[in-house]
Amino acid sequence: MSMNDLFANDSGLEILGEGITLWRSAIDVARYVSDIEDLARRAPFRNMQVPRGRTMSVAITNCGKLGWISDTRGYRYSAIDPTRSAPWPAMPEHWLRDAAQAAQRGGFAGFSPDACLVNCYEVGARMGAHQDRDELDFSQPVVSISLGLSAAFAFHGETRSGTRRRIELHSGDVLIWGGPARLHFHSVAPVKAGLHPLCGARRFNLTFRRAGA
Ligand code: MD6
Ligand code: FE
Repeated sequence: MSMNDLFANDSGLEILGEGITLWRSAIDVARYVSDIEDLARRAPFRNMQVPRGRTMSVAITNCGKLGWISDTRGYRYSAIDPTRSAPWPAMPEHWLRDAAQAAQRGGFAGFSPDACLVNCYEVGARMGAHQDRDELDFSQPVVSISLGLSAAFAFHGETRSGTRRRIELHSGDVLIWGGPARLHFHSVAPVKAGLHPLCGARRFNLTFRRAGA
């Protein structure tokens, strides 16, 4: 399927590929932005090191029982925030509800995330091609919410160097990603300059996962 073939069904969902569903303008952006500001006061965004020693251009924090972390030892989930030596803040109840509802609409009933990774992109920040594979159960989807500045997200498919299919993600969009696409490579191009009324010169991305058992 080419990107021109994506279609919208009567419920407003766009099926982008097997296991990948896009739900445009699905959430209350202002409420999420205020929750992210609260979260960042408690567990601040930080630029983590990757195993090869470089520092990520994207700043991250987490909420929920488990949080995704990276350092020179590798990538993993941890119940403890290493910079605060304390558990991650709880996931807001409405985040959980929205993520479960989105997953259901994308064909994944019963999704109960125990981790929410929150990415903060300043202008120019990017995310190289990667797979999300630090979770235990790949039958569970990832639900992704975008806020603030738009970004060019790309699907690469089964290999890092696969043909890229780009999709512009805008504030309020929800992407549900699982099934045969669960381990597909994907990336985010450098965020372009701009000003969003609620987020300023930033993009936030939330990814809800079932990381543990
Ligand atoms: C981002 N998102 O949009 C990064 N991963 O900032 C991801 O890496 C991602 O959006 C898995 C599923 C959906 C995603
Ligand atoms: Fe990812």
